[in-house]
Amino acid sequence: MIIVHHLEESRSQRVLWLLEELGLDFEVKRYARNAQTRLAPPELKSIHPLGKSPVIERDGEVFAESAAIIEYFADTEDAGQLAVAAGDPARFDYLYWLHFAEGSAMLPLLLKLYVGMLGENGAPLMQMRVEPEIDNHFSFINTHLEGRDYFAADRFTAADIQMSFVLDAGASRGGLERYPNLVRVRKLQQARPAYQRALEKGGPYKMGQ
Ligand SMILES: N[C@@H](CCC(=O)N[C@@H](CS)C(=O)NCC(=O)O)C(=O)O
Repeated sequence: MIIVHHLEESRSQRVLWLLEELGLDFEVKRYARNAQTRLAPPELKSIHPLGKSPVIERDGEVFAESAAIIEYFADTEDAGQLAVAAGDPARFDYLYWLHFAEGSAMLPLLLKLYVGMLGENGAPLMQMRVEPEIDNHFSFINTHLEGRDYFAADRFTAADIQMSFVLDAGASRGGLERYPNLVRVRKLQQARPAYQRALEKGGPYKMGQ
């Protein structure tokens, strides 16, 4: 049995979605964020030393880091239907978007959150580097999605699931509406039955609005 240690309003939502798309049985243990710091509760450190989410367990084995979890389960479950196999011409594009999410796109979005905490003191950094870098990434994604409903291989893959949190973070931190293809693809993602089932299992997810 798979146990998902699910932190509210987090990247873990996309792991619930993945497991629903794969049709796997799983149990969800929900964790609330600290109301002041928004950090995860300390008990998550008893599952994995970093104390972050997503982290999942299966038969005593622990899996952390969302791109690694998603790539691993997409490869090994459901006959790899959500993956793009080695040797397929779309394989690199698939891996690119699977890793672009955490490797590139999330950094300026996280900086927006943290630099925003500095208020006026952070305003120059926000204007000179953070906002332009978000625009750089989102414009690039918007161009890539022109005429496409999926990130890679002209079909729904695990890369779409991994990229979904980037779109959610963009929506919740403001500005996504300036990129019509991101808005359009996000709506298509949210309409999937497995996405909706994952929402029911994870509990309230304001970032998905
Ligand atoms: N790159 C990691 C990031 C994990 C991460 O930072 N998760 C956040 C939730 S979105 C978290 O656990 N934050 C709470 C904390 O740091 O205490 C991944 O994609 O799995």
